[in-house]
Amino acid sequence: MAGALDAITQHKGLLAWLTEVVELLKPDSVYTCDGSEEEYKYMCDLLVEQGTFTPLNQTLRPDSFLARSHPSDVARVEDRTFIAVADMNEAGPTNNWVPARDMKDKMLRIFKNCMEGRTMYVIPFSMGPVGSPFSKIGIEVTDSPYVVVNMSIMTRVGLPVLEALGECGDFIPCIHSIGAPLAPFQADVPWPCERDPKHKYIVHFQEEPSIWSYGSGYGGNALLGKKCLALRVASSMAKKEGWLAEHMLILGLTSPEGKTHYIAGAFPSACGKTNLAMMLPTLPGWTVTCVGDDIAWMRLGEDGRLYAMNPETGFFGVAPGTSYASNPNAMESAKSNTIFTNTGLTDEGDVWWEDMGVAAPAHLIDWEGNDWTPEDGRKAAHPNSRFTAPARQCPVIDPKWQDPAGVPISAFLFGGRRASTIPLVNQAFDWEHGVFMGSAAGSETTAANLSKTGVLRHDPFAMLPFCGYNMGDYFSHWLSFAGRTDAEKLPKVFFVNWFRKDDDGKFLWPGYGENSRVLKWIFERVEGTGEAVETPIGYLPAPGALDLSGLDISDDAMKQLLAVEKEGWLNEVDGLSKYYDEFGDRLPAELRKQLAALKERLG
Ligand code: O2Y
Ligand code: MN
Repeated sequence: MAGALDAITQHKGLLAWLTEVVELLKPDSVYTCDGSEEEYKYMCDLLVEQGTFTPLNQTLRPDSFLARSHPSDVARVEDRTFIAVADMNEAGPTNNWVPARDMKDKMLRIFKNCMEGRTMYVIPFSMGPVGSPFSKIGIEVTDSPYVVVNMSIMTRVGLPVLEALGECGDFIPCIHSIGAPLAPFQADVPWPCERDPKHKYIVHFQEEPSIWSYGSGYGGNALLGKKCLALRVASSMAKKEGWLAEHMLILGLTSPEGKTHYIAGAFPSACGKTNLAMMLPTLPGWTVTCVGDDIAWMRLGEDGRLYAMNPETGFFGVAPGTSYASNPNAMESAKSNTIFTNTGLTDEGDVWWEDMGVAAPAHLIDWEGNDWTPEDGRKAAHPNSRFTAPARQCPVIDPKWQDPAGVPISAFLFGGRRASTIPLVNQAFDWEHGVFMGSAAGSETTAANLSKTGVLRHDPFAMLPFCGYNMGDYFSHWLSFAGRTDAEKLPKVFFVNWFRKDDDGKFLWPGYGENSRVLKWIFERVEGTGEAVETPIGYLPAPGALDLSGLDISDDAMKQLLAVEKEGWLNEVDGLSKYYDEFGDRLPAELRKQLAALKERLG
């Protein structure tokens, strides 16, 4: 097993940074992760010993564990997430801006001695295949062994990364602390963290770049390779370097004839991205393979097409609602070697959550560690409870999911949760119109987002919480791709809405595997065979063009799903116009032009 870093790397910059970090954080000891299987097992044993992990029944859920977080530490904290740059206009109106210099001073004060009494783990990790020129290396230091094991599933960790870094390679410094130093002889708790929400900080110093995260041990706040590096920092690097770092799933869609097109899709949180990424099509002969369920890094290839790779190696999926009916491939992915966080624990030693497709047991231990029975009326699992599962365990993982060159993207999907107005599927006229569609994306809030339900939250490109720079400049960056390759080589762009409701509030479209019918039409549009009608909002499926064979859906429902309602769309135009005002002169003129053209077409 690894240990002292200077025995395994000659990288002077890394050694110097670690010396500084140790001086600041004052851990009792330092451990460098080698990424081996033995190390993973050792860390899991340690977490069991410390009371953070409960081992699950080895027969029912082999080599898997349950962690319960502190109730104050259950989700990403957007209001405590900051973009630290010198000029507030570089962060833009959608981010929490802080002046970089002041924030660095503050971080140096807050992090001082914060690892006393604890071990500091050094995690060398690669986002993307180790050694690929398109991958990025991060070094996360953390005082949380829970973070170490989750990072081991979600990213490529260890000695091969240090080897790829060599003696002078670039890395992104990532400093994470749970913010709970231990005094001598002080007893530890199963989930140490900073309990005061106002003392949590997730800070991105974009000009360096570096990431400093304090006070939370949960998910996107603490696994710094994911939302912090692969989206916020990477989006900013991508803008400078001419590529795209996006909050997108990547799937392969193969026709009965054996032809594959890859599709990347951006959907806000709570819109079923993981379900779509590995869906089981109901249409006979069609298959979906999964390249990734959350993040896509894309760049133009030498042939002028856009190639996408998934920088991650695992799924950090939301548990409630995941079942053999909604997502059999996620259930299979999480059958073993999986870390569950904040689900219920059955008396047999397995996990349980709401809408798992398994009857609620008569008794279990809930996510807060209390006895629970169905009669209690409380949730057994936290609504944001998660499974961390290796992507390699997904039965439909795409054969090219680790290809350093990525996969060529034929189509982009944008979407959101919209009860009215937005049709089931709608194709953009061209690239610029597609970028306009992406900028117009949004979702109505659900009970699961813990805010007022049914309110539209604009979420351009599903990047609202993740775009690490001025969103106006981000729109310009997307538009710039039209000038960098031939128009016909760029992916076709579609907007989808699986969540349209009728007047009684019932979903009009069955969703899940039936979404393959929409994907088939998209595939055919890419191939140039799918029939469409031109409407003011884009191309919609021509009558009969959507394959509805064997589906029990009324003509009236289909009519509503594919309607273009002038009044609703004029409201959209108004709402978007106001939203665009927020971006001031950083909004590209092209988007105002697209908005005016839409209004004109609506008549
Ligand atoms: O609450 C968290 O820390 C997880 S949020 C998350 C996890 C996996 C994939 N996507 C998301 C998201 O919020 O988009
Ligand atoms: Mn996500």
